[in-house]
Parts: sequence; structure tokens; C-alpha cells
Amino acid sequence: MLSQVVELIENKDNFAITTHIKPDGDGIGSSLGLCWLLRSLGKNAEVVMNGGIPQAYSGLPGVDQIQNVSSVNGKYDAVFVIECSDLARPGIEGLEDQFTVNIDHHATCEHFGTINWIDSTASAVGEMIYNLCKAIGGRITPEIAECVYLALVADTGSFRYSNTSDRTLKVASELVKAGAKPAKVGEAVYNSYPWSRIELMRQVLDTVKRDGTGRIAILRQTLAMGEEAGSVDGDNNGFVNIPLAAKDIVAVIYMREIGKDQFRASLRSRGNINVAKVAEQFGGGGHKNAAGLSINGPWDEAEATLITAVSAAIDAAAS
Ligand SMILES: [Mn+2]
Repeated sequence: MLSQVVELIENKDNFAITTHIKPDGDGIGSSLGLCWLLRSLGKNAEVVMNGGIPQAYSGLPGVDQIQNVSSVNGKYDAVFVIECSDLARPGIEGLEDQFTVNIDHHATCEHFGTINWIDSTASAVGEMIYNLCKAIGGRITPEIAECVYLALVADTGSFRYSNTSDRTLKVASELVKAGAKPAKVGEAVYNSYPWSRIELMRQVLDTVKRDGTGRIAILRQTLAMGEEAGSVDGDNNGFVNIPLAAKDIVAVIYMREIGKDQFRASLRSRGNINVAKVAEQFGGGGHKNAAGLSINGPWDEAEATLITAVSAAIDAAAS
């Protein structure tokens, strides 16, 4: 919990921070925000990650100092693990031998850390980093503000999703006051993709269809599409949300082929329709309105299975 995290930071000096591979805005923004906070308190801190950082985040302060590693050794007092469902998510060896601090806002998260601070009421881990800064008596520097603001923007869909609370907006306001530039962050997140994203979008949208009831939209992304578009990781970010622009669509199933008869599915829903529960049925997880899972099968069969499960969630929400 928060008080344990505060105590740890006050009593120790050498920290590493990591997040899941293929980090999203909350993962990268919260990691860097925490790193700047620790440094502002006079601590040694570095962000360690396995793999590349999406282009949208390349302008964040501190990105150029992130260390690309596949393992960690024993030189840290503690390693903060940001927004990870389990200790395997960062893709870094040796974490199990470290003193780890699990910081997450997903209720489905495993309590794998030596310290676990989980706040499922937070819109983003970024909001928790802000709370930590306040709890420890730190100052919100311009660097912390920019990184944490990006985390909030990413996880709330620019303050449009249902996880946006008055508290989220209040934190955002404080971050802007401290130096975050909303227009700069918005440009970076939404308008800095390579052309391959547009090519991939054209192909994926060509597959869009609805279930028999007209409530669920289904999208497909084949391996060949990504190859043809020359797409890079992150090019399909947000595609799953596109059909929700239609008034009658209450849920979306986005199936991405990752191998022969192997798929990664992203689910989205409106209002009370709980797709996290659907994802959990298949060993996945997430939030009520945004979840993900892995599924095998012939494509049509797997898709039919998911449509049935999502339909049941829609009916459950209506009753
Ligand atoms: Mn998050």
C-alpha cells in the first residue's frame, strides 16, 4: 500500500523502474514520472525496459536515458514494476530475486510484489504517481508533470472514458499548472504515427462487420496485413475503438492473428457491459470496458465463441 511505498523511498537510495513490454502511454509515462520524482528527492533511479519504445513517446523527458535490458542484477534496493499483471510481463530476467514494488490500477493484477500498491479506483497508474508525489511531500517538476499527464491522457482516451473522475481532472489541472502542455502531448499521442498506420487501418476497416443483432462490431487483423502495410508495433493502437463511433454498437471484438490459428483479442464495451469478465473466462483480463485475451482455433470458430460470450455480457448488463 501507499504508506509502505513512501517508507521504502524515504529509507532507500537506489531504485530501478520497469513496465510491461510494448509499453502504452500509462506504462511509459508513469515509469518516467516516477523516475523523475525519485531523482527530485535525491535518489538514484533509472528506467529499465526490454524492447523498443513507441514513436509517440519519444519526446518525453528522460526517454533517451531508458536502458534496454533483458535482465537485472542485485545492485538495486528495490525495483518498481509498473502496470504489470504478473512478474513475467516486463520480459526481464532476475526480477524474482529483487525487492519488487508492484504498482497497478488493474483489479485483476497478481500480488507478486514484495510490496503491492493496487488502486483500482485510479484512472491510470499516472494518477497514483501523482498521489505518491503528494504523499511524500515532493514537488511536481515540469518533467514529472509532462510524463504523468501523458499517462492520464493515454488511459482515459483524453478524458473521455468512464474512468475519468473529478479527481482525474483535478490531477490533470495540477499537472498543467506544473508545466504539462496538453497540445504538445496530444500531437505526440494522436498525430505522430507513420504512414503504415493509415495503410493498416484501411485494411483492417475493410473487414468490419456486425453480429446478427447489430450490437457487436468485429474487426480482423491478419499477419499478412501488417506485413503488407510495413506496420510497426503500435500502429493498430485504438483501432478497436473505431466502431464505437456508431450509435448502435455497444461492444467491439478486435481479433489479431499472431500465428497459425492463434489470436489476440481486444474487447471494448459501453456502460455496464463488463468485458473484463468475458476476458477472464479465457484467461485474460482488463477493465470493465476494455479487456484482452488470447484464443486459439480456426478463425471463424474462435470469433463465434467470442461473439457468444460478449452477447451474454450484453444481456447480463441489460437485465
Ligand atoms: Mn494503465
